[in-house]
Amino acid sequence: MSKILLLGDEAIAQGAIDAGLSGVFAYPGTPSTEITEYIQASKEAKELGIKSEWSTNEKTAMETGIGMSYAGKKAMVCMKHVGLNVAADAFMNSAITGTNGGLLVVSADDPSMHSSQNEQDSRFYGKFAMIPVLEPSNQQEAYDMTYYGIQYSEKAGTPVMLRVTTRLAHSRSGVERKKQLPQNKLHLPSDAKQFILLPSIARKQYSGLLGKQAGFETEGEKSGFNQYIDGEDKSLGIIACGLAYNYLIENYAGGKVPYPVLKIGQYPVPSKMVNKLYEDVDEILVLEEGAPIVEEMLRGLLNKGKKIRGRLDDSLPRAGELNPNLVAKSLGLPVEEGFETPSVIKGRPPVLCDGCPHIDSFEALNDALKKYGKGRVFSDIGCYTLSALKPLESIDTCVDMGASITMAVGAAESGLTPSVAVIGDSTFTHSGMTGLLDAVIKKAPITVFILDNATVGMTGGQNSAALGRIEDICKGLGVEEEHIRVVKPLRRLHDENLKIYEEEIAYEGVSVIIPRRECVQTLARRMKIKAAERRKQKEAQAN
Ligand SMILES: Cc1ncc(C[n+]2csc(CCOP(=O)(O)OP(=O)(O)O)c2C)c(N)n1
Ligand code: SF4
Repeated sequence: MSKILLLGDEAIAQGAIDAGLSGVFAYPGTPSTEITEYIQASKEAKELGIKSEWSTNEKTAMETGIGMSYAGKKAMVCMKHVGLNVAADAFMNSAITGTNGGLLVVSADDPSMHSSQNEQDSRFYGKFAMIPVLEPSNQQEAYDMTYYGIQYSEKAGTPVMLRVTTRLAHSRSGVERKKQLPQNKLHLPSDAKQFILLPSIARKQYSGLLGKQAGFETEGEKSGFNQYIDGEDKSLGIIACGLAYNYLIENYAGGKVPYPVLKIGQYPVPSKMVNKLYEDVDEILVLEEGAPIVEEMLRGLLNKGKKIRGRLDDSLPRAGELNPNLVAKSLGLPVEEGFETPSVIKGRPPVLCDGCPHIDSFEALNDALKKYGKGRVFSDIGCYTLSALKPLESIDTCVDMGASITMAVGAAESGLTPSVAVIGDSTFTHSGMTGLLDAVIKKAPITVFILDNATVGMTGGQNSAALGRIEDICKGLGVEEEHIRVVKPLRRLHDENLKIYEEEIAYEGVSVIIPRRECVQTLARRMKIKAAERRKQKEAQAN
């Protein structure tokens, strides 16, 4: 088959389609979003009837994937690394239930925190759950590992994790496709009790998972994703995990490394191969994107063996992304610095778009809170978090998705009144709703601003599960109807809106204000599509 040019994320999506996927379940988050978007836009996926609607959050996505696997079909669940924290309860337990149809969990990590609140390494979760983890070094492997991982999950009866990082997810390369496999027919698990995690059954299932561990390691040696590549110079041995292998070979002409290299693409760590390398060389350098997981394993607690170099001894920086130059430095090779950035090019901090509805919402909020003083606005994660920066400087916290309302409740319970929560429409349905129920039960004197721009703006304008449902949800959770106020955030309505803000902030109970105006980016996109459709219609009428 001929090669197609794909982003790492797209290669995963195509690999899943070709492996006989029946559904992808995901919540958007950089750098994972494009996996699901590719399947949503794929004509082939549509014809195959592959389900690909966004889920409300990562936990619901994970559970839907487990449900599809239970029904015997092949499923993929995708999220960014912090999304795995949200899905963790279901994810950890899916390792105990095991699978019926293949279940691949894709977690996309963001070392250097380009668009994230931390740089946690999902491989920890894979190890924690004791399931196989795959980590590609390039786009072709992203495709191959997805194709393999879905089938392996089904064969081994356990979920498999695919871990990628930002550079690989968001860069392109030629990818060769494999033969398309059929989807599974609906079939229930042969063990009718497998998915009932009552303690007596869970203990049996857990012991089954423990029993599979040695097999997982042997499979990693057979699959070809772990390779021992010999080299003549035994003064050093290199362990290169995932994308770091690519950075390593970029430093040598024709990719020929003079030292023995253990390329790791599948976990658990292949201990026999690691032992062989340790025996063969004088010292070991470990290259891994993210946390020094393998390096720590090699060092152990006593660290009395041969020298192990990596992120823990300053051969490489402890935090942030790797790149070919950092790898070159760790090997004592010359570094190609490139050109210096000319002084006319200034750094541009991210800002809200011109005309963004959030700007008007925050200008009125700043005015409404003037008399109370600073330090009482608990925000969430979305475009509106940019209001932390100049010129608005409106918010005081941003911790995790959903934390705004519950943090405001905690602060109000400590006596910080009024406390205000600011949350986007998508984040509200993702994980704000339960916090609002807490606020109602505790009768917390807080005002919650649900900024409804009718989309998931931050991640590129996906459909928001909250669309058309916010007032009903708030009412259903027990917020008094007269304290649910909808406003249109526009400069010309500033004074009118300010009055409503002031009234509700002064109210000593739970109130909700919904500033509602569409994101200008999605509005522009919608108008463009509409105009193109109108043009098409006119042309058809003219013919
Ligand atoms: C647990 C988790 N999942 C996903 C993300 C990625 N993410 C950041 S903000 C956001 C949603 C933003 O949408 P919304 O709340 O509607 O605000 P908007 O950006 O539209 O203003 C998402 C999906 C994240 N940071 N954390
Ligand atoms: S993408 Fe939309 S919500 Fe985000 S800053 Fe721009 S206009 Fe505002």
